[in-house]
Amino acid sequence: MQKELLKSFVDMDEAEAVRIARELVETEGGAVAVLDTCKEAMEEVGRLFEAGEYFLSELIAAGDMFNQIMEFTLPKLQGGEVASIGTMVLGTVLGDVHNIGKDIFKVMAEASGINVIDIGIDVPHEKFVEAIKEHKPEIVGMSCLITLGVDSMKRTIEVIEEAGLRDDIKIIIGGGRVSQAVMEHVGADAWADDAARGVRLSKELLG
Ligand code: B12
Repeated sequence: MQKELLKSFVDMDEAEAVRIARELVETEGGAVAVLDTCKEAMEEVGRLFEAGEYFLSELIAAGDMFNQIMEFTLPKLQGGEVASIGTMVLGTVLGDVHNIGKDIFKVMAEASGINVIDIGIDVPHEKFVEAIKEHKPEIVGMSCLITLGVDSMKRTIEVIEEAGLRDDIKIIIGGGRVSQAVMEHVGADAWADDAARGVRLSKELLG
């Protein structure tokens, strides 16, 4: 079923992709399988876009399709009441409007007991600072999918430092544009390009 989902997603057959995802999500481990398959499909759509075979309209359609599938898939990952192990302020950095990976990471982090304050996409540096002052998180999470976002992360961390808040928090960066080198360049404490690793590292940062 995952192969069919992958194919219909990449072929932009929305009705079929949503139908298969609805069926798959009801099976054992189905929610994770749906999200993994859709992520793989997104990578292929991105590759086709880069190769000039797909255009912005396909990127938009793929984003809409994934958001639609997430609506009935993410609730399956939400566990019952879990004891809170800490607070995280999470946002996609200034200049970047990609929300999907952030939203998946958020639900998985919440399921593991992290109280996530989601401050949205295309988040101005100062909004991170305000949220840190207001919610006093132990961790700040930044999502970044475009190259331009790397400078945004660096600047956001500088602004957090200038506000005298850097020593109080740990910072984890995530999304398609992050790596060990990017982490060192922007001055973050951890990085993850998949949500499960991100949750594991966040828990480590919480001690
Ligand atoms: C869908 C999509 C869009 C949609 C987004 C819809 C939406 N609502 O989010 C739209 C159409 C808006 C879009 C726009 C653009 N896009 Co776009 N887009 C994509 C695409 C195909 C999929 C992204 C996605 O959702 N992936 C699926 C999720 C699940 O994966 P993920 O984000 O990596 O998240 C996982 C992990 O990284 C992690 N994670 C994510 N965030 C965080 C945060 C933390 C703290 C942690 C710990 C973990 C974590 O957990 C997630 C689950 O495992 C990618 C291709 C790709 N390979 O990524 C291109 C891509 C990101 N886009 C790209 C580009 C160029 C653009 C545009 C500039 C196009 C244009 N000409 O206008 C604009 C930029 C708009 C902007 N200012 O942000 C490029 C970026 C290249 C680059 N190096 O900069 C890519 C890579 C495509 C490509 N190969 O060229 N895009």
